[in-house]
Amino acid sequence: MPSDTAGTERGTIRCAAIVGPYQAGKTSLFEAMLAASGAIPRKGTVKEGNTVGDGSPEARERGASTESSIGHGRFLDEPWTFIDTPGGIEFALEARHACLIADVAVVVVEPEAAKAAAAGPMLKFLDDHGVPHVVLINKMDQAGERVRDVLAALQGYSTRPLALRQVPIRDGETITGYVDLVSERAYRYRAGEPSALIELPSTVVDREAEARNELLETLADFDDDLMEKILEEIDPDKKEVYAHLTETLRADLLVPVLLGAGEQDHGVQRLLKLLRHETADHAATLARRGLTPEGETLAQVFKTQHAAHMGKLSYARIWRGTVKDGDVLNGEKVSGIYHVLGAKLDKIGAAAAGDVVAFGRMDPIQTGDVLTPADGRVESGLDWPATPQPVYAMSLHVLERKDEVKLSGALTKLAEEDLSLRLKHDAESGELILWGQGDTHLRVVIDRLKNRFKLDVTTERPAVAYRETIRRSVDQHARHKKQSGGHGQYADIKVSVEPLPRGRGFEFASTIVGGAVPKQYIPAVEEGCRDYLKRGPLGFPVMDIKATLTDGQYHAVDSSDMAFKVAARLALSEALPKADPVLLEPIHEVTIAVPTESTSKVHAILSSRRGQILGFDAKEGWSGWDSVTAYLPEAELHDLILDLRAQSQGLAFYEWRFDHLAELTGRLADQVVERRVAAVA
Ligand SMILES: Nc1nc2c(ncn2[C@@H]2O[C@H](COP(=O)(O)OP(=O)(O)O)[C@@H](O)[C@H]2O)c(=O)[nH]1
Ligand SMILES: [Mg+2]
Repeated sequence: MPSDTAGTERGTIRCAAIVGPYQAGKTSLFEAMLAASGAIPRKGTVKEGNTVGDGSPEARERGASTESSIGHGRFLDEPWTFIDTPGGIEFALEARHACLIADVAVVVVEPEAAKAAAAGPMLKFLDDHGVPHVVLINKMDQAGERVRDVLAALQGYSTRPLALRQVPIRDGETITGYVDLVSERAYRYRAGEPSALIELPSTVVDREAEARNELLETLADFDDDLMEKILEEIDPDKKEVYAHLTETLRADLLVPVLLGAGEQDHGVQRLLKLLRHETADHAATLARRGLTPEGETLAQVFKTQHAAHMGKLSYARIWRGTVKDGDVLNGEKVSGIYHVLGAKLDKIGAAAAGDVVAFGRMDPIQTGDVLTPADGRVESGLDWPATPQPVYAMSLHVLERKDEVKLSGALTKLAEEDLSLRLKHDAESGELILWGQGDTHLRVVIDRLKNRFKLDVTTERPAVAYRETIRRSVDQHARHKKQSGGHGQYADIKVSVEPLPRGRGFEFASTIVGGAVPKQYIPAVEEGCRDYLKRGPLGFPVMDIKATLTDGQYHAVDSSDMAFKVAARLALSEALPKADPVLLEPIHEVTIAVPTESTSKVHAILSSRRGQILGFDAKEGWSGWDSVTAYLPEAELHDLILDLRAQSQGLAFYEWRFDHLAELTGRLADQVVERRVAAVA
């Protein structure tokens, strides 16, 4: 281990992503960090709606981030890029992308043990991907609980040890400052100013010594020399401790925990100093991710935006080399390179490794793409998070037909910006269906359609793809005969219909011998059957049925393909209502991940939704989580995610896939048919 705090080369641009649960204070902290690093002259507040982050109307209106925001600053003459990310679980992909291009993540959490679980998914993501991260226990200006309790609760969600770096100084109920456990210096918070050095208050001496020991012991687990010193009760040198802290953070072995209140600027300088001294640079980050810092120019796109008047912007971290305006990457010309501050773009001519910039008008480039000067795409080896499967859908409708093309174009752009959205044209219902991660997620898209594309849409619950079949065999005679002067129409057939097992679809056979129905008309009979089966007696496509043409008659002049087709339709339309028709509903297999304390609620939700539980177990690789597998009818799946989140502090999630069709009878079936009759009437 090096004996000094190996700082990074001056001028290298490092990047920190600000992540953590919804409402923990990330956007406010981002604002404070931008102010402290000279990016903005004065801070705005979330309440007043004038922060750099949350610049979009959708975020402002909600007082919560709906996309990430980027800002550049300099702290003690070192350049930084900060990325504020949305905390809402439905926007998690955006935050994950930022984490994977950052050198460090700052996980902002609430000072409440009961809310620790909300930080769990992000802590797990960072652990799984080996992203060095710092925890900031925020809102200390209003903290009522003991820091050690909050820390203990958070530790349950982290595989890396959390190491408290500060203890609070209290004056009655309020926290007025902190003691740094390495320097053993005490500071008093001052609003809007760096904290003031004060004498170590006698009230915290014991607590400080205890917490410092814990910190050293945690560190010693990674270093034998330090362990020996501690066992021999030799107080290690401050420099040495900082070096160990730097090493363990960069290697993502340990998670330092700081205290603060971003909105009040409390702890912001301390956080920035920690980042300055202990964060690796892009070269080390690249090496951590398995690529050498040497080699041809390499950049990775982590965000895509279709900006008004600007066209498409591809936000990228430059991992290697330099990119100049006009360079060709992946066969596309870079038309404009920009630094961004929230919504403000600043054109720059070139950008070097470490920087985070927006490239203009690289239309075919998508989020996640790795860019190089080579013509084709590269196999980069840079891992990228999987796009979560969408779990919530709405069908979208515009009032005027002429807006349909515009809607589909706008949604295509929005889906490029957010890969966790999916657009589907349902051929059967003719609906345009938008799939996403939850109700808020889709509402934000609808707001964007209005704010950015001037499109008003209405939403509906998407149609369930019901089917129907029969349960009884029926023999049917049908004759189509018309005499309307000149040529008449004549076809006479006998058809028997019978049910088939699930999954067989439609089968057709003919047992005609001796030309009762001439061969050339038989395909028309099959065609007439298929035509009828598009909508059966209950109003839905008919499946798993066999029709056999057994007999018939024809007329030498008046018979035709058309006449036999009409006769076949007639035969089936008379046969099927007598064949005991029954609805079939799609059943999906869902696999739900849920924190163990909410598992019983998930069971209750599933049974109230006609679910059939197939099994449950501890979730592999997720301590404190269960995995529940069940069959669930599609009709019950629609808003399942809303119910699951409401019963699990917003944490449960699931994957699903179509499994089979099952008969639906009784009152529910009657209601489906009634609604169908009303809809097609
Ligand atoms: N008491 C206190 N409130 C804060 C602090 N930082 C943010 N808040 C409040 O917490 C709410 C959420 O803040 P915001 O920055 O939007 O959180 P985000 O969702 O994590 O981005 C807002 O009402 C802020 O005023 C803080 O340091 N102390
Ligand atoms: Mg925010």
